[in-house]
Amino acid sequence: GNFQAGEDGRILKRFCQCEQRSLEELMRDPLRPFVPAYYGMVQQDGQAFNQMEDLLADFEGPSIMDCKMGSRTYLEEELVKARERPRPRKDMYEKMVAVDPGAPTPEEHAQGAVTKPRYMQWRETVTSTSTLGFRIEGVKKADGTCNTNFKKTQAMEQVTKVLEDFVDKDRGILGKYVARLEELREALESSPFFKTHEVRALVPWVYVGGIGIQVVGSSLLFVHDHTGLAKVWMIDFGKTVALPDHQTLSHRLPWAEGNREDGYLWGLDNMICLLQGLARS
Ligand code: 4IP
Ligand code: MN
Repeated sequence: GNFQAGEDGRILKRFCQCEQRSLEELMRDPLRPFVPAYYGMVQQDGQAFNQMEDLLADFEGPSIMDCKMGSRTYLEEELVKARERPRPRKDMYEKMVAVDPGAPTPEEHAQGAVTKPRYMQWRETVTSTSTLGFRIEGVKKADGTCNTNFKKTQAMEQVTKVLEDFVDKDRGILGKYVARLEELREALESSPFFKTHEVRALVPWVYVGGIGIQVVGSSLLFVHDHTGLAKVWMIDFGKTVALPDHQTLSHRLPWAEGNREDGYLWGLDNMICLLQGLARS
C-alpha cells in the first residue's frame, strides 16, 4: 500500500514530490493547522517516504469520514490528453457497469472501456459532487462498521442521513465540526497557497513548477471519538500542480473548461450548511 507505520505519532506515505512541495509550502501558510504536520523525506528499505503527522494518534477509537471536496475531480490536463490521445480504461468501464449497466454508450459497451475523464465526469454526475460540491467517499465508525458504498449517494436527504449517522446525532460533535470547518473556511480564504492552487487530485506529471499550484481531488478527513474530540483536516496533496503565473481561483465560481475553478469553497459552504442544519434540528 501507500502507507507504513512510522515512529511515534508519525506515518510514512510513499514519496511523491508534488505532495512534498505542497506540504512544505503549507507549513508556512495559514492552512498549517488544517493539514498534517510534515517532517520531511525519509528512506526505509531502499524506498523513499514522506514522513507526516499521524492524524489519528490523539483519538480513542476514532470514527472517520472521508469527503472528496470540489465540483471537479479530474484535471483539465487529463481532459486535453484524453482528447488528443484517448487511453481506454477497462477497469473504469467495469467500475461503471457495476454501478449502472446502462451508463456506458453503445460504443463504450462495444469497446468494454471508457476514458478516465469520462469515468470521472460520470461519477460526478451520479453523486453529490455535481449537486453539492462534495461527496462522501467512506465512513468508518468506532463500532467497527465501515461503509464505502456511496457511489449513488446524491440527494441532499441521503447525504444528510449519512452525516447524521456518522455522528450518531451527537449535537456536541456536530457543533465542534461546524466550528472547525468555519475556521478552516477563514484560513482558506486568507491562504496564499489556496488562492493559487486548483484543489483536486492532481497528477505528478503535470507539475510544472512556479508559484501557483492546483489542489485537485483533495479530501477532508473528519475524525471524532467518545471523549468528544472532533477535528477536520485537509489531506491528500498527492496531485498538486502549478497554476500559470499570477492566475488565482475563487474556488466558488462554476467550472468552465480553461478557468480551472474547482468548486472547493462552494462544497465547503454547502457542507457547513448541512451540518449547521443538523446541529439545530
Ligand atoms: C478512482 O475512482 C478515484 O477517483 C481515484 O481518486 C482516482 O485516482 C482513480 O484514478 C479512480 O479510478 P473510484 O473512486 O470511482 O474508484 P482518489 O485517489 O482521490 O481516490 P487519482 O488519484 O488519479 O485521481 P486512477 O487513474 O488512479 O485509477
Ligand atoms: Mn489519488
